[in-house]
Amino acid sequence: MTEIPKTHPRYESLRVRELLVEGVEYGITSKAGLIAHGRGEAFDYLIGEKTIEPARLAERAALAALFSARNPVISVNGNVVALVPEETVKLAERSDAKIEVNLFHRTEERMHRISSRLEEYGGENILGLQPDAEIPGLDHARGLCSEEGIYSSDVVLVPLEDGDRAQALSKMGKTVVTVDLNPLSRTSRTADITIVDNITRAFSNMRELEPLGGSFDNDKNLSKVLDFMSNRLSELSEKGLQKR
Ligand code: PTJ
Repeated sequence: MTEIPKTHPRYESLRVRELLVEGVEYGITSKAGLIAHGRGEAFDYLIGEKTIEPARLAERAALAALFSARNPVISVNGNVVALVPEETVKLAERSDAKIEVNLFHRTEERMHRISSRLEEYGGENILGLQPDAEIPGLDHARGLCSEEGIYSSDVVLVPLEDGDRAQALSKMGKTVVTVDLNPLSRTSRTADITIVDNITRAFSNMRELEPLGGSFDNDKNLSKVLDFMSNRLSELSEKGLQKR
């Protein structure tokens, strides 16, 4: 891993990039995952690279949904496991959820590497390696899943997900929770609870935050995110951008 000096003004962002580059080198993250991350980074700029109030609210609503589920499942891909392997395992422990590897660019080698990485952090009984069910409406490899995990789940947390799969899971009647920095993505608009936050902050917050039950209006919460972004841009534009 390239040594990033802690004094660098963009230290955190560069550190996270290095985790993904390392993920590609270890065969965990797909090359497309680097592009997906770049898109996320752009939206992170718009919220000031911090957890904003609507995100905190969604994180608490997500915890409540996971805690009250009959069969909660956290679905992970190559980006999630490169960025937050330990937090994923801790969140699964805290919410008594199963972890399932479910890849967009599925190869058996990546499935094994991702699963092993989670085991290094204490993950147990990682599902997905031996799929025995299919998500209806998706082409073969992308739809593969496990019967005891995603297929029979009632609440599924699918961070950094592709819109197609989120829609297919929603059509199956599941409560879909996502983490996606892009509030305009199809996944964000399809999910029942969308956390517009960097997964590095979201999963770490969810180790500590208290759940908040009751009704959650995802459309309204996404509107608050868009308002936050547009107000922030207006303020910056009025103040004038300071030269670095
Ligand atoms: O490992 P695989 O094969 O399953 O592939 C995973 C990727 C992420 C490549 C695949 O699911 C994909 O192409 O996803 P998309 O359609 O690019 O969507 C990913 C979404 O996650 C985008 O809307 C990004 O803005 C968002 N995103 C990227 N990085 C982060 C993020 N959201 C939160 N935190 C991030 N660090």
